[in-house]
Amino acid sequence: MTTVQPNMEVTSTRQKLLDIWETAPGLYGWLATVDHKTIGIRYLCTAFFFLVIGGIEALAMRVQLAQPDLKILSPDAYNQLFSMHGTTMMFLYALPMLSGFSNYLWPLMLGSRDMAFPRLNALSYWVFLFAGIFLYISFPLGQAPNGGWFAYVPNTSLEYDPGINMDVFALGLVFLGISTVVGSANFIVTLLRCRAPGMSVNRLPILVWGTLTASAANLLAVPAVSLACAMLWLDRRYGTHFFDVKGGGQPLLWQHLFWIFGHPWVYALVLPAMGIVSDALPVFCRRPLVGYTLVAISTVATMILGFGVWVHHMFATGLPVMSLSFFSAASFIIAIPSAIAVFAWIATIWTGKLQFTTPFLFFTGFIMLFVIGGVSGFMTASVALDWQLTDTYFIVAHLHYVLLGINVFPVVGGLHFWFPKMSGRMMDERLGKWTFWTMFIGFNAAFFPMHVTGLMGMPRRIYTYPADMGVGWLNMLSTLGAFVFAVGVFLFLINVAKSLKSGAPAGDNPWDAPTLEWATTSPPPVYNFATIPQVASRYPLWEDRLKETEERSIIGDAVRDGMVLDKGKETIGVTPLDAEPNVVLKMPGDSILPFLLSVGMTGLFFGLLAQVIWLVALGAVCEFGVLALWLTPEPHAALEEVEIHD
Ligand code: HEM
Ligand SMILES: [Cu+2]
Repeated sequence: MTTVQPNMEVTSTRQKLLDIWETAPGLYGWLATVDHKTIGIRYLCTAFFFLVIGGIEALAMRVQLAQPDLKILSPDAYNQLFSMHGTTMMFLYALPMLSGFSNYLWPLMLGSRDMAFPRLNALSYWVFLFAGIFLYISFPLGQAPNGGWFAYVPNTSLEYDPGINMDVFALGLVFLGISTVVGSANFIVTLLRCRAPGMSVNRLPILVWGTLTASAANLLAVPAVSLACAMLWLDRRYGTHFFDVKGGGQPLLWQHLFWIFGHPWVYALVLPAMGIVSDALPVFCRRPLVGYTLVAISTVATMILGFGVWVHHMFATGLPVMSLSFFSAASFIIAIPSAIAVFAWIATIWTGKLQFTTPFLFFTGFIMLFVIGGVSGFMTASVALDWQLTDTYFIVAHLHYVLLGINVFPVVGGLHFWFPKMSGRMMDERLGKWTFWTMFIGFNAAFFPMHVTGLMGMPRRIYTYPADMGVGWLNMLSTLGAFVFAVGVFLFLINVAKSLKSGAPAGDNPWDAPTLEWATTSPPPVYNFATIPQVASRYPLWEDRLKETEERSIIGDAVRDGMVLDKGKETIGVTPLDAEPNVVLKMPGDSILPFLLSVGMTGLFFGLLAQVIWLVALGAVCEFGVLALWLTPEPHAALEEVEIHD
């Protein structure tokens, strides 16, 4: 052969990359895949499934609360429902949902071919799935966790809660914590090493900042709750006295350990979601985000401050006044970085050319809810007010404005926004707008009245209330609102199903967005980019329009100029700050081991729960076996680094 046509060269390079990266067909491939896009979509679907389950539990509670003195649910069933609802939403929906976005998007946004540790990535998904199933296993038996999502002792000690309910909770959270920690470590290393050349830290999308910050926090926070849960389980089953006053233990220790974890966790549930808004909202304002650097810094600052405010959940526990004042002040200060982000979004909208698409509606709706939730949070940061409001429906209103407002609305907006990239098809705009308005009106009707019922003195976590409290009609309004919200979620699912089947083809970049994930096809090929992109600015696809620099990013199938890396499963490794390429990273192939490791772990935890020694032993042996195989070096795989010579 003498000369090769350029386009033929591109086609054959693509074919070669496909052969290297493609997952095997059939069940084995399905269980063994380590592709971050598949794992990301699995995370999104599983987390959404848990949102629906948690939502159904919420509707059951709302039916019980619709009128005074109803007897539809027993007090015991109500306890299990609100505990499972809180636990599901906090642990099985909110964070995994955001992990799903980041898993899918990070390598595409960063211009890489996968996460740093693809097998760990698969492991974190499987462990999440099995831990979720574990947490639900006792639900059909009427033995589900029943001590609230923060499981305060001594309520949850064996003495007052003798079933297996709280053992499921304690072991389930330790189990799930493994997934969170593994996933967080993976995000951090991915950020440090797996980016396109030129993707320096000042060019990262804000979603990346959000997930990075949340991951770092999780690494520090999750061990506190895993430890607390292990201690609770030991207290319950082996008679230790960590939290037992009679044995010299300290119930308040639980609250400290839980909230040292819990408050940062709440920020981990919102910072990546705020990142979604910071990245996607400007696309519909046709301009870059105002104040990128300030928003990035405030993301990190929120988290650092977030570690210093846990005692605001314990104002009513009789701590010394000095410490109350400190934590109260810190809780006021933490509002500052959030306010900066809000100003940045408002300024972006103010100075932009607006396009009123469905994602835009979700993001602006979110800003309104964020402000309301922020104000009610600011109110409870004051010790005097908190003493009045704690354990009332005012707190239920606040926490839902924060969690649903800052998590669910950006998430659903983000799903509308990236659906075309993931599926290759557009979602229906008309149905999308209906979805938004139904959810928005339903949400406010459900939760705004709770501020009032709370101020009127309705306590939280009660299964019913007397008619003479005068909160009956407000509760009815909340219940109706909750059902309207549920209809909105249902409309969203219909839209997804319909659009998957017959949505208009999306093309590479249907919203004309600026970041790298829109440079490749929709859906992207397994290897993401045939040529590793070279990034010259924060908005690679808007460079010609913004004209900020002379330099241009190099993206596309410029096979001869760029790095193709088709000698094996490879991607480029860069220096942490400036993203100078310095190594070729050899990526591991698909493997069933992560799945097997999670299966062994599941056996181990069930053994612990049922206190069946042989099952524990079997699980442990299985774990060691799989780990030994996992750690056996393969000749051409693992993260063997090869120096670049150019
Ligand atoms: C349609 C949507 C929702 C409705 C109608 C709803 C309703 C409720 C109700 C009735 C309670 C029990 C209040 C009590 O008795 O004290 C509750 C508690 C709670 N909800 Fe929701 N909720 C919804 C969505 C969410 C979401 C999306 C999250 C988190 C991301 C969430 C997090 C929580 C938490 C943490 C609790 C406290 C549980 C506890 O006291 O241990 N909820 N919700
Ligand atoms: Cu807090």
